[in-house]
Amino acid sequence: MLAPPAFASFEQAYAAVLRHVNDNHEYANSPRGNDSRECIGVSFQLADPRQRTPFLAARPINPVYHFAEALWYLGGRRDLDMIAHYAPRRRADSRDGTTIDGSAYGFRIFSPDAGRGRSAFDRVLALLRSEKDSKRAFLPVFRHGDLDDPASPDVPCLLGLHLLAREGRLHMVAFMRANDADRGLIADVFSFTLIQEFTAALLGLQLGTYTHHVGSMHLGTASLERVGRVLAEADAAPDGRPRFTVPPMPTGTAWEHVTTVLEHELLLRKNRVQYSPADVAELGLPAYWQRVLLLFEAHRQIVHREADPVEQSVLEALEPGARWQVERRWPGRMPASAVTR
Ligand code: 5HM
Repeated sequence: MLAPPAFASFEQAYAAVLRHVNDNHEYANSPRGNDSRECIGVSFQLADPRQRTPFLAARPINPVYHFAEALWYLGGRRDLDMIAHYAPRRRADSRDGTTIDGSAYGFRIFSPDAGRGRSAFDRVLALLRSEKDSKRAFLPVFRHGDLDDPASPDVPCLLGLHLLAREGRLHMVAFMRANDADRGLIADVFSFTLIQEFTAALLGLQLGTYTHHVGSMHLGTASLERVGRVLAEADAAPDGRPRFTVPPMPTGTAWEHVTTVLEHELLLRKNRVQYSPADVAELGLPAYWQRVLLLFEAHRQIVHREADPVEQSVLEALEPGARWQVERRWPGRMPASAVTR
C-alpha cells in the first residue's frame, strides 16, 4: 500500500499516530536535549479536514490558541506580541524579543515580497485560477538559509504546503521535516486545514482531502504518561467518532472577515473592549466568524477578569465543540452550572 492511511477525522488520525510512535518507535534519541521516541516517515490523510480538532478530555486543547495561530498565519504576521499572548512559550522562539522568524509560516506565505507586491499565496491563487489542474501550486516555507545559524531556536518545521484543485475540490498536502506528535501536530493540522478551507472558499471550491507527511515524527518522553491516558480514552469511544462535528466555514468567506476578526482580536487582547454576543452580532460578520470572535472574548474574560467566571451568555454562544474544549481547558473559570458533557 503506497497511499497514506485515510481517517474520517483528525481525532482518529492523532490517536493512530500516538499509538504508532508509542508502540513502534524506531529510535530513542535526544536532539537538542529533547528526549524523544521517533519514527521516520509518517503520513496520514484526512477525508474531511474540517474535523480538525480532537475532543478528548485527557488532552484538553486550547481552541483560542489554535484560532489565534491560524489567523496570525493568515494575517501574514510575525509579531511575538499576538502569538505569545496565547502561548507564552513561543517567546523562546524569538531572538529579538519582538518577532518570530522560522515558525512565522504566515509571514513567508501571505506577506508580500519586499518590493514585488505579491505574496507566495497571491501567486498560487493566480495559478490555480488560470490553470485548474496545475501541480505547481506550492507554498514554500523552508529556505536553505534557515540552517545558517546552528544555534537558532526556531528552524521551520513546515517545509511547505501544496495545493491541488481537482474536480471542484481543493486538496492540500503538507510536508514537514519534523513534528511532535502530541504538541505541534495538533496545532499544525488545525492551522493548515483552516488555511486550506479558507483558500477553498476564496476559490469557490469544495474542501478536498488533507494529507500530512512528516520526516521525523516523535514524542517527547515527558508526554508519554498523558499519551497513555489519551489512547485509553480514544479506545473507549463507542464508535470511534469524535463527540462534535465542526461546521463549515461559510462559502462567502473573504479576506475582509479575517481582517475584521484580527482587528477586534487586538482590541480584546489589550482589554480595550468587552463584547456580548449581541455586540458581536452588530459587526457584520457571518455567524461562523462571530463565534470565533467570541472565543477571543471568552479568553479576554479568562485573562483580564481573574476574579469572575466566564459569562454564561458567551459560553452559550460559542460553537458547541469549542465550548466543550474551553470548559475542559479552564474548568476553574466556568460558571457553576455550565459544564457540558
Ligand atoms: O530541534 P528542532 O528544531 O527539530 O525542534 C523543534 C521541535 O518543535 C520539534 O519537536 C518539532 O517537531 C516541533 N514543532 C512542531 O511539531 C515545531 C514547530 C514550529 O516550527 C511546529 N511543529 N510547527
